[in-house]
Amino acid sequence: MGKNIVQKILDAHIVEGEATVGNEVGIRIDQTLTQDATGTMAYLQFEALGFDSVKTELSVSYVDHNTVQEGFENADDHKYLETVAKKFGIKYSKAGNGICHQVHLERFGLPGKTMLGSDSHTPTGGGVGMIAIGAGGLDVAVAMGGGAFNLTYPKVIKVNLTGKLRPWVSAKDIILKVLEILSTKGNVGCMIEYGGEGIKTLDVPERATITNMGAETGVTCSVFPSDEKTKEFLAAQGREDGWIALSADEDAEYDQVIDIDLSTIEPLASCPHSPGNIKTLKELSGMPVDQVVIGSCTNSSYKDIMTVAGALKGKKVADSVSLGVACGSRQVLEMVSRNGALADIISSGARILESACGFCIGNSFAPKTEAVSIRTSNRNFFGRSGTSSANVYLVSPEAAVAMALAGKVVDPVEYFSQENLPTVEMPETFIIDDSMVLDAQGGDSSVEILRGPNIGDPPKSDPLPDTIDGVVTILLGDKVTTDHIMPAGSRLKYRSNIQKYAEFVFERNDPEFYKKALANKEQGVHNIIIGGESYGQGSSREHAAICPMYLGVQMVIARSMERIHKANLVNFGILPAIFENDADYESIGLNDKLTVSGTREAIGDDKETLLLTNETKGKTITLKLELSKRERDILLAGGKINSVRGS
Ligand code: MIC
Ligand code: SF4
Repeated sequence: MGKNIVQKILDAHIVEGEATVGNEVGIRIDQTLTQDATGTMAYLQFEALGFDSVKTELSVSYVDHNTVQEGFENADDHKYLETVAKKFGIKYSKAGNGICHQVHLERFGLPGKTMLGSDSHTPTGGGVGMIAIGAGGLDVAVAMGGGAFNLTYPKVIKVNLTGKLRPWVSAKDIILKVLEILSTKGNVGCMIEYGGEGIKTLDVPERATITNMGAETGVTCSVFPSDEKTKEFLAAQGREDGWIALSADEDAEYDQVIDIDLSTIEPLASCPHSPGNIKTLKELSGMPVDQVVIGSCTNSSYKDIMTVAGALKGKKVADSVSLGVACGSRQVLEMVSRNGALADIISSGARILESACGFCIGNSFAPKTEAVSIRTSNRNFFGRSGTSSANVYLVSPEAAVAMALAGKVVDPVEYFSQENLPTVEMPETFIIDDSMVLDAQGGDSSVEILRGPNIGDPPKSDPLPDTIDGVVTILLGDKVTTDHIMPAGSRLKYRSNIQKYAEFVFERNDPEFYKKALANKEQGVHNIIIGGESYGQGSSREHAAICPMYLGVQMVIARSMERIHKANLVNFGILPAIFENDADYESIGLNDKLTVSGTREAIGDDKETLLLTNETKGKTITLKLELSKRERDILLAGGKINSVRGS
């Protein structure tokens, strides 16, 4: 039987385990990326693990998230990252060079390679034919040190694209369509592979928009073939040498096939407060708009920004709208500056934002109270914009610019139908200037690592206790994201200071959580979190495990759990468990006293279930342990640092 692309790349990288769907395998990682908000912790852990240099083909450390620099903390983190990179042989992309995923696609991504990144949108690299996976910083630290990355050998979903998009419908609408079909839950353990004649109509940055936001479905990653379009893109970036052809065999098999005729796709939007809450723009049309923001790692490529500039040329943004535009990289910004398109954007009344995450992570450009904010980014979780009462809609750049001009929700196909605006072609060559990527070339052991006063030691976790004697400190519903667990935005500057950052755990769900959890910890009572379906959706931030661990959370019980967050819980010694009988979720109340005995034996003996006694309700229920042998060993050791150090 022939192989699909996912199998071809994975099988060439397997170093442990058997390539059978559902089985845990270890793969060799060729490239890593980190960003500053997760990177400081990742490198502190890299140091704690005692590695002396990186063993990958390429590792890049980006600064793109915390660039607001209100106070000294961010800049201190940047200096720490710069000196670590110099010492250990990591490339360092300075603040201002752009968003990690956009820059990596432009300058470093290569077909057929594996990449692990400490950011959930690492799958952007799938646009150029990589298996690119998001993970917690500790997993990336281990991969940088030459260790394997463990994952479930995936089911592969083929998305078969036919036809061609209509003008003013774009790649973002394709991934929103995929999200409408697959939703944001139930896809753990799968990868998406794109194919069909329709892919020939999509350039690499458009493919990358699709693989980027594939993260919102919960799949491990998404990948496109490497074809003539890939070759053209790499050639335009001066990197044609790295091109290889990559396609599925004729007789390759898939676990599921989804057919999408591109010509039938309507302009779509993710409505508040989930990327999977999809409606057509026609359904929403007429709603007044307060803010429009174009950018983020999903939609800030040269083509995106040129399309926006073309639509704005000679026109003015509606009086009621505040429009922000952020190019994804310095390359894009420089190109649109030199060709004059930036001037068209400026003269329309747009505000030019830094080439960074900025508004998307909620550390700037927060909308007004109860605003309707239209964004081209990939997440509209409750409160993420920085304004809890705002309603954020995620759309394509084409739709966003139409709404900035109209001042209300419009369908861009109808709005621009009377205009004959030029279509944007990919440039034959991009402006190439890597001078903001400092190249450590093998590292230098004499470099002194600089640590500002806000940078603490990575916290330690304890071996799993045999009896968990705890209380339900928080009771949550479905689709709780890591943005709920560990808010970012204005709190981001504490990423390197766990003690301080822990004060904000669940602050939007229960502002008292921190105090309650700490008080329980001080009395020797374990904190237990109860979650609904798809617990831990969203980002890769391992702080959503580290800070709860610091507050004495010993166990999370949910109806189902997302991949990266579950791995992070295990890495920091928190036991993840699933209700065997879904209805038992309803039987648990806030503050219930729960006891689980014999955890070490159950985990060590490979048992698939555990009994939990709800002392308050006088009821015993069964929990499932969906854990591999490796994860069990990590939990018994009290987390991955202990487990790697001990081995
Ligand atoms: C995000 O988009 O949520 C982030 C911020 O990029 C996170 C990483 C982080 O929290 O630092 C992610 O996607 O993993
Ligand atoms: Fe940055 Fe937003 Fe992309 Fe996360 S999703 S990497 S915050 S631009």
